[in-house]
Amino acid sequence: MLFKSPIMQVIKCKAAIAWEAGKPFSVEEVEVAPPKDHEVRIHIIATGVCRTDAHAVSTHFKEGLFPVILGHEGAGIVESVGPGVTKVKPGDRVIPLYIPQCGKCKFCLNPKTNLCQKISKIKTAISDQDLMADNTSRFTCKGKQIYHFMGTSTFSEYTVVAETSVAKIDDAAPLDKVCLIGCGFSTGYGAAINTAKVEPGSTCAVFGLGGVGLSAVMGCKAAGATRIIGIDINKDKFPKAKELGATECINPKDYNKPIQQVIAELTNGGVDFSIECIGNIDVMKAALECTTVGWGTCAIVGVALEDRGVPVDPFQLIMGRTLKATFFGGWKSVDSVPKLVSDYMAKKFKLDELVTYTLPFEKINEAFDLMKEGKSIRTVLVF
Ligand code: PAD
Ligand code: ZN
Ligand code: ZN
Repeated sequence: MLFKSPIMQVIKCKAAIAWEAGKPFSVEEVEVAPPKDHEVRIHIIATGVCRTDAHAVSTHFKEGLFPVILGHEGAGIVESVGPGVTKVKPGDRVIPLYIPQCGKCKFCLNPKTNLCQKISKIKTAISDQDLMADNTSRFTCKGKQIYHFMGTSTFSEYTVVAETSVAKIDDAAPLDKVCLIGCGFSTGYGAAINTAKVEPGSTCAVFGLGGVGLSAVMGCKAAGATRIIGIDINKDKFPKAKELGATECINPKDYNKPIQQVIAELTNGGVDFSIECIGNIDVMKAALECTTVGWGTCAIVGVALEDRGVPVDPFQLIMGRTLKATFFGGWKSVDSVPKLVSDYMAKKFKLDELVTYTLPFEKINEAFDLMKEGKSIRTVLVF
């Protein structure tokens, strides 16, 4: 029998376009081209708003390309697939992945890393994957080509991603919650478990209690830490941090000495593990210095926009401390995201508590305002 493959159409839908740095998003009608070879077109149902999206449109971020459709914390349903796609089919529920997993490159074959050769041209954590593999975009608006972002572009009702950048998840998963597994949750939780490798009975310090930091708190707790100190300059973040596992919370503004000194005094010389979830170079230095001599480990998660590096005194390292950093919490994306979704469904960790607002997609600028004003943990936008 002869099958005629369906002619795939351009889809017109709404998307939030960042036309230039430092300006609000503009919700517009865009055209989304059909997926090409080994590409997947996804109907995005829900997308979280992460601080990294705000960084990408900041006037301080030098690598930004415009106009662009941001968004990297989404979940949706496969609408159509391009030739050669075998891993997903229309109707599958999926999470787009900003770290691909091709399964074949030297990084994918090595259990020591979750990076993949497909993003090896990476310059900063957020400046890559702005076009598809054939160096063209699937998005246009008002006759102009629009850049992709992190290979995901979830601030569009329909998006196109590479087959290596998508994970099929449980059909029953609530997409307006598990979208957080696409970034914030997995990054913080994995930073504690995979990167810092927090140990049972240990003392931890988590700097920054946003969506990523609270997930790091949950990761420390899951790893068996007995003391988890949450640090934030916004005390409104403390009740939720305590609900999710922080045993105490401190505000650097309440002290007139460096926070690393305060923590060292509270912990008989320093914590076993610290995790920086802010993106502030000076806090990264403090996070390293608040760990104990001998074996303290500091894991950096935050993405810093400043041009300077972390001013590390080598003596801090000579004294037995380790400084590490993580991209997407160290998870190999295609393998791990479906498992994390199943773990959420099995109630092994909490996600709903991280969603402080659920808003219609059109209110995207409000979602960014809530984040910048420190009023939200995560806002999930729904189409
Ligand atoms: P967020 O803005 O929701 O949370 C940051 C928190 O830090 C807020 O609660 C602030 O009040 C607090 N804060 C700010 N400055 C200070 C300070 N000086 N001392 C103490 N607390 C402070 O951000 P988020 O949770 O979405 O993201 C956190 C960072 O992680 C951010 O830099 C983001 O770009 C980065 C990130 N990295 C990855 C990765 O793979 N490495 C993934 C996702 C996010
Ligand atoms: Zn993110
Ligand atoms: Zn690979």
